[in-house]
Amino acid sequence: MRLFAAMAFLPGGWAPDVGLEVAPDGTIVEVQVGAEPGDTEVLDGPVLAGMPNLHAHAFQRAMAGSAERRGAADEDFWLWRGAMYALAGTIEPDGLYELARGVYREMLVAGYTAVAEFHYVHRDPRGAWYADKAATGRALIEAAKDAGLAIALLPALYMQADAAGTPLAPRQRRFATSVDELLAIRDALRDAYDGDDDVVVGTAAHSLRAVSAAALDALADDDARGAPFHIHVAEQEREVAEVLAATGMRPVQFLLERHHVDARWCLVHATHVDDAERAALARTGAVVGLAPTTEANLGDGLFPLRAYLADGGALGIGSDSNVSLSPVEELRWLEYGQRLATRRRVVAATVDGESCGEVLYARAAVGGAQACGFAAGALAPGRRADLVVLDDRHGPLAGAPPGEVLDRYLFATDRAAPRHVMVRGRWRVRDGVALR
Ligand code: NGQ
Ligand code: ZN
Repeated sequence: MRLFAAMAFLPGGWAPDVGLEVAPDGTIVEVQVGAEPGDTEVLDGPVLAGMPNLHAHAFQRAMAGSAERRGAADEDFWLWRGAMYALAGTIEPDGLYELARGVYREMLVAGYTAVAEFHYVHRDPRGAWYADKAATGRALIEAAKDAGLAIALLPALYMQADAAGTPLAPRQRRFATSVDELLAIRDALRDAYDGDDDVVVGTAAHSLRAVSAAALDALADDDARGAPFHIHVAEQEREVAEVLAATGMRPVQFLLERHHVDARWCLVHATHVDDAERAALARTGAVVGLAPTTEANLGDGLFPLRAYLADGGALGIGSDSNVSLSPVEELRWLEYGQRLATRRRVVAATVDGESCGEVLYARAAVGGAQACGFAAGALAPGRRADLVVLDDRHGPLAGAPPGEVLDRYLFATDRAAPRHVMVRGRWRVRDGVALR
């Protein structure tokens, strides 16, 4: 298949008259600048790589907007978590499939072309195993396949209630897993989806609160495939204090000292890092996973974005609790949080002349793809043809010079969504409508 775009965002920036040759398996095999439209499908708007969503808990969409009424004087993350546990206690595989399929379809329409599902509701509501230990994970993968986006399913290890090793509370019983059980789930899903180009099965540790140091040793290094490994790391200050008390180290410091943190790793909510942790993390090649709308919603705090980007650190975005399903909103709030805190503008662009929107979009797409384990995130040979076509017929994008397209898209567009979305060479959204 050959595609032609009058304007496409390539790794080096916007380019005119771009021809994309896509192999039958959906991989881009050639990118030609200055091509002729000729006998090809013409993409009718500015073209970008699709955005990977590197962190989501699909089921939490069912409570989005439902925990915003004051119930106690000290409303915080931990009280929200109690409401979330009540919801988690009710999910069954069939309902999870239906819910997740709808959520994933909305993500696709908003411009996400892959999702990493951080999955820890493993057991049935009473805390017993389903006959198929991988039942809930399978429901999520089927939901993504039926919605039409790629999925990295990350079964997450969950063993204890806090970093001191307190046993799980009754409301956490659905999450309970041993390392062996978790690897059995991973391997069952790998067998079931072997050879499926739209499914990656990695692993996760819920957090340094929920796993022991010994279990993390066993899990983090056990993957001959080198698939992604994710962990919630330092979202709340109380969490930092808890890990410090239990280990003598801050969470990111602990991971860097004890583990070979590398490009397989995604540190979700590396929010609370000191300068030394931040600088060291940027050198590892690991991806920092940020979820700006959820982190704002839950009152988490702000990651030191500018210094990390200036050091060349990798990052990506996630919709996490799914209060927003739009990559535009995540990237907008990633930048706006920094502007509000620092009272400066154009924070993510660290080099003179750089466009803030281009830096944010390009780095989140590349980092997100790495964290999901897909060769995607850029329009380049060897990468998947996961792409979006923006609508420049009216609104802020109409008549935009190339150098402003991404800034207008991220900062000046209400109800921003692409016109068309393609996943691995197949149209999944046309004129704003999901095709499945
Ligand atoms: C989660 N979500 O696992 O869904 C967490 C809350 C926890 C976010 N951190 C629970 N956004 O961290 O213990
Ligand atoms: Zn999360």
